[in-house]
Amino acid sequence: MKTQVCIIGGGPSGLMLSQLLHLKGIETVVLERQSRDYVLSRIRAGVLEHGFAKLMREAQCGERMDREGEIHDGFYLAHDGKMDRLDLHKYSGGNSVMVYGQTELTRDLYEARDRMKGVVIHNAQDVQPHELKSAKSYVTYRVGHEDHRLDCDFIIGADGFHGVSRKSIPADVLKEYEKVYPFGWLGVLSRTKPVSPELIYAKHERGFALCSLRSQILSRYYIQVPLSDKVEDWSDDAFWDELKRRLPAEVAAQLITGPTIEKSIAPLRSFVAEPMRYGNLFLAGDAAHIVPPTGARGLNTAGSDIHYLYQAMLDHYQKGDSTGLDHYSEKALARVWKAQRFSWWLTTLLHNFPDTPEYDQKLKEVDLAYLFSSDAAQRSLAENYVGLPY
Ligand code: RFL
Ligand code: PHB
Repeated sequence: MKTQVCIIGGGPSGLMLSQLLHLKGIETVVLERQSRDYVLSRIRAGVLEHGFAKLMREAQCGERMDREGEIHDGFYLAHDGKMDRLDLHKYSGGNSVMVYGQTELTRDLYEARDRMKGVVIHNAQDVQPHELKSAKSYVTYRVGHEDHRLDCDFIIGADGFHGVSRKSIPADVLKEYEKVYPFGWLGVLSRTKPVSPELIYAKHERGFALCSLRSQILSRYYIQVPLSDKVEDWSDDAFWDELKRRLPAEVAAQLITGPTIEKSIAPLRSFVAEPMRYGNLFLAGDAAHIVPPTGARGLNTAGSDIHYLYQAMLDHYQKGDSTGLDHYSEKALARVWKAQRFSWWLTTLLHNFPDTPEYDQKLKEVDLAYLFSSDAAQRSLAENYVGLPY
């Protein structure tokens, strides 16, 4: 089999690129290791920056998002028993974010791929890119007992943090930067009315908490937990009790609890792999970089990678101009590192780190006090949260 662009990974990055390229007449094949049901059972991101929402519309997948997603003009930061509101609209020059679940967005992308008869091969095992530095690049994989070979011009590694693509770049070429945090997030989904119409990020001496939502009848809550904790250690009642302790009293009093429909623990990590291109292989999204979820940057940064790659591929195929492809890694990484800085800063500010010296503790307190006393500081937070320009 032969195609122009082989995309490894059928998560949001891979599907979005496949959809955008197909709309411009560029052929793609997506190879996904899991079944579609499995991919659609993962509960992940909830906050989309306006640039990502725009990309969804450009991919002709924005209809349901615009109908069912919620525009949020601000969020709350709870600390020291009180709530401060960050006015995103005011401080970002009229921008906002869209609250729409990654699961729904991925479903929309799959449906669009089906409508266009896009090729997405599920349960593709042992996917392996070959000949990355030659003009004859190809990918091998197996479905059931059958081995396959796919010849292509380019290979896109959109296969997430644990994928095969990044590992195909020789170790003496790839430089990895990593920071692992000494805690995780325990997240639950519950069919209850959200405690607040806008997100609440809470800093508390017992640890960070986040009140988020998927809709006005579906809530998503997170609490910081030690890495040693297991999901089984946390009954629903224990989760709700701990969440309430970390929220201001008047918010806790409003919290509606109920049975959880999903409960999982995600470790927190910052990670960047450089370069994002090796020969005909281009990395995009979580395959190249990870952020802790505090700043809601992960999927959004994958979106900017896809935007740059899409534009570069168009220039290559439509104008014979490969400058965009040649500068992809450099351009994508410049924005990736800004998202890394922002996510690290917000994570450090809002979480409890074991054995934090008192001096550092004081600095965090003054950082928060400064934030809500300074228009410039709020502008900086708002412009990062709604998404820096592509
Ligand atoms: P994905 O979603 O991991 O998809 C990669 C796909 O590749 C497949 N795959 C392979 N396929 C073939 N062969 C192989 N060898 C393969 N290995 C893997 C996988 O099965 C999978 O289907 O990466 P992608 O597409 O780059 O998307 C990235 C996002 O999923 C991620 O950045 C976000 O979910 C991060 N994130 C958030 N980002 C935001 O922008 N806003 C948020 O509000 C937000 N909240 C979150 C988050 C991530 C979280 N977790 C669980 C880490 C909240 C949480 C709790
Ligand atoms: C979510 O709703 O899952 C979510 C929202 C904001 C974040 C992280 C996760 O910063």
